[in-house]
Amino acid sequence: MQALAKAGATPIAVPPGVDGSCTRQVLEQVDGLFLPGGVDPHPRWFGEEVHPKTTIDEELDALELQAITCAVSMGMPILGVCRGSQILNVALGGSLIQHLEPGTINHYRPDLPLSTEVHEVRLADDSRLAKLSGTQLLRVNSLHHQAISRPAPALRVVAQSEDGLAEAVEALDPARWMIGVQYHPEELLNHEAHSSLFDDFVSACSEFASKRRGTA
Ligand SMILES: [Mn+2]
Repeated sequence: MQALAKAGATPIAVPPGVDGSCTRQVLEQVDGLFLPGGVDPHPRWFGEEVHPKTTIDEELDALELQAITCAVSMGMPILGVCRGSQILNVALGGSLIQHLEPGTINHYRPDLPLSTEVHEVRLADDSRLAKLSGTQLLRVNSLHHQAISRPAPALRVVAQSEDGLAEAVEALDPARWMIGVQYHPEELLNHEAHSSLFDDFVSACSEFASKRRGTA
């Protein structure tokens, strides 16, 4: 909420438990959809059984899946962080790794403050994320035990860690502002490469708002 406000937005939180028609009504009043971090999406959405280490909130899934479908149909900008990136991928038909076994990098570091840059990610040079970050190499924090496995058909992986994990996705269609990041840029706002993600999202939201007003 603070990161969005700092970038010039007026964030409004929508708690789980509201019904579908209400989700659309809320989205008609706002200019962008931000999907925050949280527990794991139910694996039934990508055709798997629940892994013992997976933690689920079905009401949150229902709210976010509905909100994503609705925002995509409106052409509204979408930014997802951590779980937000994962649920975006799942909503659009992708799959997740339900539990990361310790690899060359330990991505799940609850012991470290989120201001700690744990590993590096390399961005695709033709990506929106690389353009707005002004760099192709980002130092990021890491607090995730799941990750994107198969990207959804409408998304492409635009950032990878040194051990080959997907750390960001964005819309294949360059006209669409839709980005999901696995790390937590909201905790790294003193780095311009990370604060610019929120700035660019809020700019895209206000562009979307003007376009919507123009065609209303
Ligand atoms: Mn990571």
